[in-house]
Amino acid sequence: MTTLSSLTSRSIRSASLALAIAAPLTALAQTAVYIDFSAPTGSLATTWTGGNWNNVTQDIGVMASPVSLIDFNTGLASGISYQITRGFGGNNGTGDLTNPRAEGDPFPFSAWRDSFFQQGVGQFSTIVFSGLQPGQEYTFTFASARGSVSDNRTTEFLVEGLGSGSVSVNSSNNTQSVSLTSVFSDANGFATLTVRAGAGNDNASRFYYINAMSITAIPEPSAFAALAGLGALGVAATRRRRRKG
Ligand SMILES: [Ca+2]
Repeated sequence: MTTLSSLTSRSIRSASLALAIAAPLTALAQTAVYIDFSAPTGSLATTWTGGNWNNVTQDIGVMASPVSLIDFNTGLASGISYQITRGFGGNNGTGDLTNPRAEGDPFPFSAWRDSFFQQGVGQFSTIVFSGLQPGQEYTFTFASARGSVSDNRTTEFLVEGLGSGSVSVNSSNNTQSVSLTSVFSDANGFATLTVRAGAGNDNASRFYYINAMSITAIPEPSAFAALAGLGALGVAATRRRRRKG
């Protein structure tokens, strides 16, 4: 027979369990920033990406100070900032103009269609990201495309934080973004992105492009373990109640 006191204690147990599960779920809403490189003025300024995207409004040159980025999930300050410390050469509105994007690609057409570019043998551009969490694993994903060309315009994205890693893609008519996984900032929360012509780029001017990018924090394995543990607890509690009933 169900008594008032058993109902109350069961309700409290359920509420406690719900709260315990809700806390790690909130923690799993990981930081993510998305950036569309286009142009702050002119026709390309009409191709900015809506939602919680960061549209680069500082243009291609060296920036005097960092600019903060909003979080893709919340629209609030992400704590991450970017600063171009070695500039690009111009804006290009003829990224790959094919639509729709490659299946499953995380970036929309508005982000893909325009880019920052640079040219010149030995050239490179750098963007410093700050405010990253030391010890937090991130994935950096890049869109790089130039439509209506047939030569090899491979662009390399090198990220230097705690360690370093790079990923390359031939930007000519490219429709698929590329990712660099297991990225960690240095001890002070900094990671430097270098963009440059990559191996195989046979264009005489060594053009390279960055159309869009994202930085997403990867949930720690411990968060998943905590969730799995709580799930098991919930199942056990349900079984106990069934046996009692
Ligand atoms: Ca873009």
